[in-house]
Amino acid sequence: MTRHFRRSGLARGWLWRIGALTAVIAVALLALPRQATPALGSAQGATPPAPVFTQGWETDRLIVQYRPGAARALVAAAAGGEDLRYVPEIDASIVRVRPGETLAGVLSALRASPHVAFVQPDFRRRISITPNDPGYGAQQWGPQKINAPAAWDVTTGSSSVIIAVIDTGVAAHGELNGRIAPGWDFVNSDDNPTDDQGHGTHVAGIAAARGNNNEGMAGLAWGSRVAPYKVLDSNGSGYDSDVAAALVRALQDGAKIMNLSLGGPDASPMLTSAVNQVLQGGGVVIAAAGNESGPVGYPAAIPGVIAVSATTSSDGFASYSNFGPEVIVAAPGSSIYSTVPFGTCELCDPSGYLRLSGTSMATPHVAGLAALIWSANGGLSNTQVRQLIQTHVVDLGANGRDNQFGYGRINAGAAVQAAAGGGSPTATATATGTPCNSRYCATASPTATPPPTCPRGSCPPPPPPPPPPTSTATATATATASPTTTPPPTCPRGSCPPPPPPPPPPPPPR
Ligand SMILES: [Ca+2]
Ligand SMILES: [Ca+2]
Ligand SMILES: [Ca+2]
Repeated sequence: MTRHFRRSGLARGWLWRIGALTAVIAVALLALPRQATPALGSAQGATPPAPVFTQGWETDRLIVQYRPGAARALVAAAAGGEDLRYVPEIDASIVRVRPGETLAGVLSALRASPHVAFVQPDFRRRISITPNDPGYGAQQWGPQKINAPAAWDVTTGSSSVIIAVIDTGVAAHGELNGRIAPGWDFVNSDDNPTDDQGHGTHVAGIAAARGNNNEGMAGLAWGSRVAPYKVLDSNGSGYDSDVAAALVRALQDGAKIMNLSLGGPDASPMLTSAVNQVLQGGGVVIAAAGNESGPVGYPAAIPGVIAVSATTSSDGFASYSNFGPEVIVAAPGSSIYSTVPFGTCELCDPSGYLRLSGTSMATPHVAGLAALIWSANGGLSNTQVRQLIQTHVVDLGANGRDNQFGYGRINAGAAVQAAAGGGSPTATATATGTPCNSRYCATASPTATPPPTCPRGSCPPPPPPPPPPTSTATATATATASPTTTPPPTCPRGSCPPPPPPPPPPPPPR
């Protein structure tokens, strides 16, 4: 009996010691710094900074370990909290911050209490989204390569963030239902910018096709919307004047992200002026470097534009991609699976999907990323968005910035998480609560918006200075899949108006 008792007492003693040791280890593990969290276990007199949470990840609870004998409910209440319950698995209590109190205040008070051994925020966790779309994984490689799932943990896009797809138009497609904002058809002067070529629909899908809907594939920012501005015809070619007009129109309509999966070799003051107007209006312009294995074309080469080169699924430099000092970032461009029209057109397909390659395909990966960044933090400026895109990259090729990959291949997860955590909290309301002062608020009524009264050509063109006598640069779609080189008619449709000369604004720093 005595032995039993002794043994039992011995066992109890060991259990106590092991338990105490475990508690110490547990505290040590829990106190390991996570992100920028202050060392929570150490009540070191000096007041540690208030915890900073990634936007959307704020918590109203704390994990607390009391010292033996503490009256838990009273200690918590004195600090401004409410002791919810003890959790034996972690030998700690959950304290909820009372209404009217702040987490930082309760945390600080508990840390200062002699009855508290340890306290930390009760961080929130969520499942990581892996889209269930059948083409995701089986067909797509771009989103995975650029770490999009980590970005989707933060946001999948706000419907108030609009990507202007200045292209061949966008066709109706199940994967784009509810993702198409009103636009304009500059080629046919109507308010139905559908796609009679296929390129624009493919671009739109990469940027914003519905994800996680058990169908097809997943776009980058599937909660955001694309506004089609048709400036390229059924052959995939169009005019600088239309491209410039579309840029200005899209800005006026409220779009802040301009996707230009098109280009040509000639510099164009009109295009430069329109680009500058967008930049001064707070937008970003993202353009394809071009597919000639040569110098970067225009508008990509215009200062301030985010010029995008193309990579392969193995992070190689795509052989067709243009390169040069103007390249800002690289993005997936080769064999990209996305939506196309079902009907009859150059890039139509009965399945509704095609694999295409080109810097045209790389560009909407970056535009989609810009949409995710702005969705995560609506208070960011266009220069901040650009900085986030070009600083959160995977360096490829030669060390540091190089003429092929620019600053590197985009990393959506890193950029979006940085946007959510590091940006200024001012005006962060994006999806809700933002007063709607843009044309895109009327989502379902593309006809309710006033179309330009002037027919083609006579519309007061943007801002541009009279273009010099450089060859009338026609912008041709840069998808390698589309044979595009259609020599442009000199001045068809309408009058070819002389653009009024505005002062060309200074280009922003690159
Ligand atoms: Ca039309
Ligand atoms: Ca889908
Ligand atoms: Ca590099």
